[in-house]
Amino acid sequence: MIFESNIEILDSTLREGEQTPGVSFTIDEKIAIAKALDVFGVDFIELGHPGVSPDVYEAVEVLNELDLNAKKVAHGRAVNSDINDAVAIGVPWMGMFFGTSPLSLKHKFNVTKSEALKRIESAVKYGKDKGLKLRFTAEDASRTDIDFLIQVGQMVQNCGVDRFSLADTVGCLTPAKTTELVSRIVSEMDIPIHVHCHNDFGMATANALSALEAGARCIDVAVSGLGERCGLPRLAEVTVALTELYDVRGKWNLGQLPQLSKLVDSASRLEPNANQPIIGKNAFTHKAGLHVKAVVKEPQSYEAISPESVHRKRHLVIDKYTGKAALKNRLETMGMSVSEQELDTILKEIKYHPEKVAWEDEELRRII
Ligand code: HCA
Ligand code: CU
Repeated sequence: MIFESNIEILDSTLREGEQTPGVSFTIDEKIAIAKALDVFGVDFIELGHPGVSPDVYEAVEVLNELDLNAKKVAHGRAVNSDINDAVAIGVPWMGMFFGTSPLSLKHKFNVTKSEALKRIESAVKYGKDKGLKLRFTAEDASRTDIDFLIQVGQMVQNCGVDRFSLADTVGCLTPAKTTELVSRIVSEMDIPIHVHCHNDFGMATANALSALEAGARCIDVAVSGLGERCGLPRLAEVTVALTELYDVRGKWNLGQLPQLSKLVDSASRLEPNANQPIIGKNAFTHKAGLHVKAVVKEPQSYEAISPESVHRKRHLVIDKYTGKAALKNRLETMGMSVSEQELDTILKEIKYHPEKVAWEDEELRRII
């Protein structure tokens, strides 16, 4: 489990995240999100694809003026107009993409492989001539013939591209397939490799971490996993997993995660998932009697990490699953002490009310 010490995170909340159905951020929301991402400590921030609409263009202009530590990236196609936008705005980096799979070549571009190579070559040369730092993404890389993918990668590398990114555009990789693909590409190329995973099978986070294990330098994420369809790996899961499970320490302000996700959830106007890892409402909530009893004694019994490490609090739910120890603990925190017999009676009452899923202190006082 060896990572390069210089692994990087690219946040795409403002670009791919705004491609989430139902989402359109205001420029002010984007400014607040970009600043918060910078405080958190991501390495790259994708500001948006200026060619999408006048407001995205303006947002990229405004965001590009912010004083951030993160590298700023404009997104765009391998066409001169998109490259000109990035240059006109003055964004230092451009993330340029072109679909390389047979499906993309045939249905998106109607070109042969050699025509595709020529198009890509002329676009990346144009971008480099204009002084851009370039990350070239092979869109749908995971469904691209490996020899052609290597040919594309080596060609863009020879043209001076700074980073080569593999997009698992429809999320069809598995961790093992990611390892195989990334190891091969890393061994065939010299420039750092990026990986952009999608969550269509719920494996985006696992695949992205496998990519890093296999030698990728950078992975793409979004706050709350926003993105087309089922989205990208979640920033919180990826960075906390890297910290806790892979021992990559001190790179990120993990305590900012609840605030950052609240900011993005309110701007996206989407309902947050209660069972989302790290930042979901239930992530540090315990319910069954046996669990609560153990957690009260030793939180690690049912917690992989402490809630405090990510500025969260532990919650213990009282409902029909509650046991004696959990109820006793709750009553004690309310400053009440009752006899064993009273405890039994109260518990019985609680268990006769399956419709009540979270007893509040006041309600407990009333039955007592
Ligand atoms: C897109 C597709 C993309 C591109 C990734 C990238 C993908 O929305 O344009 O350019 O890095 O998943 O392939 O997000
Ligand atoms: Cu994508």
